[in-house]
Amino acid sequence: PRHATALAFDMGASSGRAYVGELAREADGTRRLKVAEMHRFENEAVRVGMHLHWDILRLLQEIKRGIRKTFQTGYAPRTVGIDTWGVDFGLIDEGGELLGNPYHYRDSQTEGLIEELSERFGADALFASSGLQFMPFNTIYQLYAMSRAGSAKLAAAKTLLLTPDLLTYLLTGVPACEFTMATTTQLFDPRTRSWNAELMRELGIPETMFLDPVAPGTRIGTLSDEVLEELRIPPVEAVAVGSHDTASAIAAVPAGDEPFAYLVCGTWSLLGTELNEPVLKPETLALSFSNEGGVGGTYQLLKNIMGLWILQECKREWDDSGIPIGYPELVGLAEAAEPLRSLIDPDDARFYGPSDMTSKIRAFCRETGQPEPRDQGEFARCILESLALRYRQALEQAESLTGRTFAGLHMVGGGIQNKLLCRLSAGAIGRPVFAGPAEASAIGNLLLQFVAQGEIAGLPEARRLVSDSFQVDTFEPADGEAWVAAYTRFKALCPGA
Ligand code: LFR
Repeated sequence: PRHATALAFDMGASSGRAYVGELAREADGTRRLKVAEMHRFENEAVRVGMHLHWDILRLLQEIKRGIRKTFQTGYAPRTVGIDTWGVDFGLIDEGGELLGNPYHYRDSQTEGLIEELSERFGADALFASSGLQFMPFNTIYQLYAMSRAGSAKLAAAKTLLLTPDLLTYLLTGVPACEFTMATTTQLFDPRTRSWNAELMRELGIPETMFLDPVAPGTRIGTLSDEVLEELRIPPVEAVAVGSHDTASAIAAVPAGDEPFAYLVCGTWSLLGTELNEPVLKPETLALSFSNEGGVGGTYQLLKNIMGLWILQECKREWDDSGIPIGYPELVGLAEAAEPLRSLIDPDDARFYGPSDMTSKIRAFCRETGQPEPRDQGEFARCILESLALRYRQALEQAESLTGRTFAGLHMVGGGIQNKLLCRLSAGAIGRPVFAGPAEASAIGNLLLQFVAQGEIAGLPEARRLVSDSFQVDTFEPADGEAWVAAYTRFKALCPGA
């Protein structure tokens, strides 16, 4: 029998992956989703002068390579979907061409702009107009930085395309704007479910650049003739999935009907819960939670936590300085290191930018009267335990904002391959952790393509399919007293918002 087949590109800040997915019916009648990795490639920030950029054409090239490999392997996907990190964008000129290289969200052009705009518009009002946690990388600050600097690119721009929409455009020639990505800009008003044109005018951001968002699961168009010819493949249709990787990952959380808490674990850690409406009260802002659009008409109340970025940067430092180390080895050393020796606030602003991560951690410990980590194992242990305690804090805050109580925490995303992190998280939150699947973003991406193909009706059915198809590991909490004591120490170091 022919299986419904789709191809997902999941682009993270450090790597991109292509997964083919097939919907197959087993002998017992159950439908299962089978996924296979087709291609994997690195993604890196490129510094040019003062600015940090994405190498967008390289990403396009790798996507084409992934499509070609998939067909060469014998699969014939009917659709392709792309999800990426949030907020970043490319600008398209009158002639339909891309204007320069998109900025990387860690570029420093937005420094100080959170404070400036909060003062100008009032933090609560600004927050209520988008529901988003003020993060320095939000599209609004990037565009305001460009407008203030008199950017020639901005002046020449006709259309703004967020990264997944941009990549889809480069493959199809069809410009579009997908809803979940639109909600990461801080320029989309969830109260009216439309762009905030007034705010754009105030900031010198041309409102005409923005297209009306389409819902996840919308078919955008067939890959262009040039692309089909270059790759020597039959027509394939591009679908706008839950194009924000976080939205895709949450769509693939194998939860049932009860309210649940999730943690999407990658470069960032996103901890939250799914709702039907945004929570726009000042308490949400005070606790630094966001309301981001999700698939299937949901709103996601979640907090951005600095995440494994801190460990990735330490590893990069060690790799560059001639003491390279792999993750399994690093986690092994952390496992053997003394528990709860020193703790950091992972969301201290100093940890946001690249480079010098180990000195920044040492400085934090010194300033807070704690012993400094001395070796790779101690650094890794300190980072992982601090993240786990931050998860507890965020979980409790999500409960206080919603009045819900959560029996456990669903962890998905590449970070769960780090079993020590799952175990420490269960300990720190004092509740079980349900870990899996690790490829949640790619799976969620595939699920929305199957919605577009008419194979899946909606989110509940999609999640049932994930439960039936992928393994979930349970981690039970342990060492309760030690964690309670550590949490008291942690709260004294970490203000909470
Ligand atoms: C995770 C993520 C987060 C977003 C951050 C920057 O990959 O998409 O949701 O806040 O990257 O875009």
